[in-house]
Amino acid sequence: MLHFDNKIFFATNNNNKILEAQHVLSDFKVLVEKIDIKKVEIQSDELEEIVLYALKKMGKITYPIVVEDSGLFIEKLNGFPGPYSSYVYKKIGCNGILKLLENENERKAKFVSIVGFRKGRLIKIFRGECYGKISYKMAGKYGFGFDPIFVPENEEKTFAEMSLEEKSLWSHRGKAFKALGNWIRLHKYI
Ligand code: ITT
Repeated sequence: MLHFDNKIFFATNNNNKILEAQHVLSDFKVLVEKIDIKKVEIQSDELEEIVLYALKKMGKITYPIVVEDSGLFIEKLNGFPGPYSSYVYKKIGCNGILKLLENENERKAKFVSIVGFRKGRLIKIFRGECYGKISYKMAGKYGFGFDPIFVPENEEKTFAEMSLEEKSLWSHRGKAFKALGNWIRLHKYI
């Protein structure tokens, strides 16, 4: 039996996302639990579209659920890998991206996170962005994915050199989940 006074269920296979969401939402007294539920992921250039489709396709669920889709958008590569970040990471990793930007000094990039919340038929979308640049080499051991090559604006360190708490202050996911937390608090929604 699911119990959900102040709990939301996060449909993701990525445990790092769970940890980051738990950290941010703990400030709002909201608990986050991973849920293993079928998530349909369409291919689209729009993260919002991917999230909305996944939420709508989950059928009849009564408990509050969250889906998140995120990506790294590199300016010089016309926004690549963007919505294909997960696939690109698996195929070429951080080193592959560094190779694509070899001898390139224009290294601006942004991370985007789209968090979709659904309870019953109500759906809300929250967006978080983090501007920064791609470093010249990998650094740091924390986090996941492209964290070792992403340096947020006004920082010297990569995300992988930051603790989860520090990363969450600046990160795309930190901002999107904070927006969700504020909305839940305002509307007393769970
Ligand atoms: P779920 O779909 O199961 O939630 P996923 O890891 O496949 O997990 P996405 O489809 O949202 O998640 O893929 C986004 C990819 O973008 C992710 O696998 C990383 O490679 C990269 N990424 C997103 N946010 C990141 C972050 O905070 N730090 C580093 N890389 C990130």
